[in-house]
Amino acid sequence: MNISLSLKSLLDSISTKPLNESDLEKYLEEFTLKLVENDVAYELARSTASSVVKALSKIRVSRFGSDLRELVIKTAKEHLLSNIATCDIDYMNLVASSLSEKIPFVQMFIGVNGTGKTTSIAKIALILKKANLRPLMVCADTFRAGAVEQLKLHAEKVGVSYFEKGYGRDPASVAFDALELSRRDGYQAVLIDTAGRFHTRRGLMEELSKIKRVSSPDHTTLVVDAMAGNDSWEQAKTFMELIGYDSIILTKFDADVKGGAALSVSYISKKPIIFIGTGQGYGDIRKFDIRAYVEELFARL
Ligand SMILES: Nc1nc2c(ncn2[C@@H]2O[C@H](COP(=O)(O)OP(=O)(O)O)[C@@H](O)[C@H]2O)c(=O)[nH]1
Ligand SMILES: [Mg+2]
Repeated sequence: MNISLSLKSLLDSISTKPLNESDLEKYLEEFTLKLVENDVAYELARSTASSVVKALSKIRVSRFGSDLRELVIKTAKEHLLSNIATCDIDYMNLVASSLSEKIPFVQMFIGVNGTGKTTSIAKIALILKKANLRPLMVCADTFRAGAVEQLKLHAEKVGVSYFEKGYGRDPASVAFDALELSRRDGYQAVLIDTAGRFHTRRGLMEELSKIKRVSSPDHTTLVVDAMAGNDSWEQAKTFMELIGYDSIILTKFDADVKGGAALSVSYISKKPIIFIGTGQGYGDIRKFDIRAYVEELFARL
């Protein structure tokens, strides 16, 4: 059940009966669990539920009535909005302002395998191409079988250039060469795809740090799968601690997502979600307004 539906059922049950002190405790637990079930990070779920209960405790139990529902919604909404990153980045403005200072705009993409990194890079390359810029897709995963061919296939399908040096080379040196080529050949945006074998975390993080050092990206984006549930929280946290990033792309938002992952990753990272992926097609990418998303979430309750 998605976040909106499960909160609605919870609200329906509490707003139809009078509450006492012990109900409030039970309610706190239930509210927390509902949020967690829907992929909201535990810390954020717990603190949101606490703020709701605090607000409820302040008003006299006998006065609980039709206002209760509104109070819960208002309190939870305000708490969420004040704890997540709500700053808004317009991607094309970001690129344009970077390009006004230096060419090319370099963007590095990081994230676990299978989250949709390569697909998202192709989607973004297409956006840039449509804006009359020349993007270069770079394969800095020189280990995983198929990584090079996949990037190449996506680049060919969207009709943009790509750069690869096959397998076995140091990924940082591939990124370095790509930057040299882009300066020589006048590419305006260099999109660096990286490896995501999370199980060899240590080696991966060293590899990514080196790529970052060598290519000094203007912008680094973490790609997270909205279906990953609690893992999305873990990924947003780990990559922030070990590499750092400026924004997030949340993929697979088209599928039957519970919805809480968007809140979790925004809360943990305090970074904006610049895009959501809404399908496997190259046009399936949308801007994401988290404020509007939270409003919408609660408007349906
Ligand atoms: N439904 C859906 N599938 C996606 C989305 N983004 C990527 N995928 C699919 O997820 C799978 C893994 O994507 P890929 O780009 O290869 O992931 P990577 O390993 O991180 O590079 C592919 O089958 C993609 O088509 C999305 O927004 N929605
Ligand atoms: Mg890939």
